[in-house]
Amino acid sequence: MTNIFIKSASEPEPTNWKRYFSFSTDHKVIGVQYLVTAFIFFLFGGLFAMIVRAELLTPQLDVVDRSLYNGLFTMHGTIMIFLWIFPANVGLANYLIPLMIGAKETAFPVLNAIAFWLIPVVGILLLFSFFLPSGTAQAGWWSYPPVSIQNPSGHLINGEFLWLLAVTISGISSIMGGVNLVTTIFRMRSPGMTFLRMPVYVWTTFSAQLLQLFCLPALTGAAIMLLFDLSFGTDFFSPFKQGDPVIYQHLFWFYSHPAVYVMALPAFGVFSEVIPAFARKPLFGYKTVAISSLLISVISTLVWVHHMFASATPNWMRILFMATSMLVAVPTGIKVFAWTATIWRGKLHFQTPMLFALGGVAMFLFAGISGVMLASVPFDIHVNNTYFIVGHFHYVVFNTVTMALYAGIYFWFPKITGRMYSEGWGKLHFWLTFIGANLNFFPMHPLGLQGMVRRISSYDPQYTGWNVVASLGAFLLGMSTLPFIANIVSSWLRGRKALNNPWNATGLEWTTSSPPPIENFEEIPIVTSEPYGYGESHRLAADSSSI
Ligand code: HEM
Ligand SMILES: [Cu+2]
Repeated sequence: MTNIFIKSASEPEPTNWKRYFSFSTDHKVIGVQYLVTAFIFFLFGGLFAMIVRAELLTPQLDVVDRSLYNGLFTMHGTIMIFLWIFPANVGLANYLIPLMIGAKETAFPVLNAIAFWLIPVVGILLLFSFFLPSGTAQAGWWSYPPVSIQNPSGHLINGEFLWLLAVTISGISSIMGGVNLVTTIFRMRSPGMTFLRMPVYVWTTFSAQLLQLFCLPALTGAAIMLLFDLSFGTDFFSPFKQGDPVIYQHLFWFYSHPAVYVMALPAFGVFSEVIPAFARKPLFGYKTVAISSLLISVISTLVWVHHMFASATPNWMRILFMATSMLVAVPTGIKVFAWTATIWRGKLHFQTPMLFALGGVAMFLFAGISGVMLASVPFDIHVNNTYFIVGHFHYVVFNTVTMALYAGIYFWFPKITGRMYSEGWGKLHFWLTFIGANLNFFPMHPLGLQGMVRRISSYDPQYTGWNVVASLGAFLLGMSTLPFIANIVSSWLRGRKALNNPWNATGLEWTTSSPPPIENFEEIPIVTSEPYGYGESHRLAADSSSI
């Protein structure tokens, strides 16, 4: 294996906390930097959601004014996607991928570090826009023209300008991160680690990052063009001149539908690692589950027009995209089936990571069913722009992906920090999150079916009941982060020392110390079998001396 590993002599020791504030090229440090930064932005995104839900507690407008309300839900959606889920997923992948494939580092450590340091820049640009005279962007996270290219304040530097700049920089960062992760998985696997021996988490990260490389340039390009329309007098998307706003919708969704899988695939990866470990059984149908990750990626590039069924889309196109959209249910269904079959007759252990994984899978099933409903053109047109949509996608982005991130953080916490978290606090966190999430997001479905449209700050009093339930659920969800933060901080500082492999899990990351040394392994492992050998006698890896 070629050794393209760079390590500067001044790199601080693995126990020194100061390295988390430095321009480190160690993938483990970068992984933690991403995770912590993303979590801080998650708190901002959550705070904005709390204000939105406080406004929606009563039918009248009473907490914020309408423009601020628009700004808050725009910032909430943007921050949650570009600054929480994306960077948290990339952070976990950064930490884990080299360990899982038996590598010392990622392929391009410096590129990796630059990609990370662009994230705080994106966050500062977005949050700074609250202080502009024009206020923040208010055109929603998808920023459709013509709304997004109006500039009522007349200032060159306005909220929408900063939003577009931030999305462009986030795109550049994600493309850099994608190049690094895809190359690492292609080029840096240890001897014996063939594609069909890679853990499913590696497969899902690979599939998700391929999507970033293939589709993200469409959004980044569209954001730059929109910036020119807004600020420099071009006319790509303006319906008032020669431009075509529907082209923007195509470019946006060509990326932003696959983006859903960039967020969800790593969650499927986490479920596939956690469930076998706590059911003490090999993952059912490993190869099919692994390869269906790639299938999901391929199909998800062919479905974007389902977001445009109501955008004067011709009928033949609607029918075509309805069919492709329903097709995604096949590879995702395979995965849900495999997790269920893995649990079947397993020796289940309900520690915190398993609770989050099982809760996440159950709620993903719900999201999948409402998703197939939405793929059907007549149904989608009926609920277009209502709270049903908001309910559906929060079951994906919160109840599935955020739950999976929590599962992953608890599962690998002992490896990352060398300490155990507190199980009692973890379980409390799970139950508050699970109950809060369902109270918060379930009512959005009946509300949408009854006709409550989204992105409104005041509503008809007939919708009050379910909105009160949703808002109380949201406040519970907000509170649920407190035991998490308390647990993570106190366990990191003072938790019980963790063994190398506290869960008796398979996987190369568990064969090295907790936390791993600077170059991950004392000796590069040689892989001799498929992953998930729970209950089987052969070993995953041998060291070179025993071959
Ligand atoms: C902390 C719990 C959360 C609560 C209480 C919450 C609540 C809400 C509410 C009330 C809206 C406004 C809906 C509308 O008026 O159309 C919204 C929109 C949105 N949320 Fe969340 N949400 C939460 C977590 C998340 C997460 C984790 C994501 C991850 C991606 C997310 C992504 C979005 C997006 C993309 C929008 C659409 C924004 C727009 O209309 O432009 N939310 N959320
Ligand atoms: Cu979609």
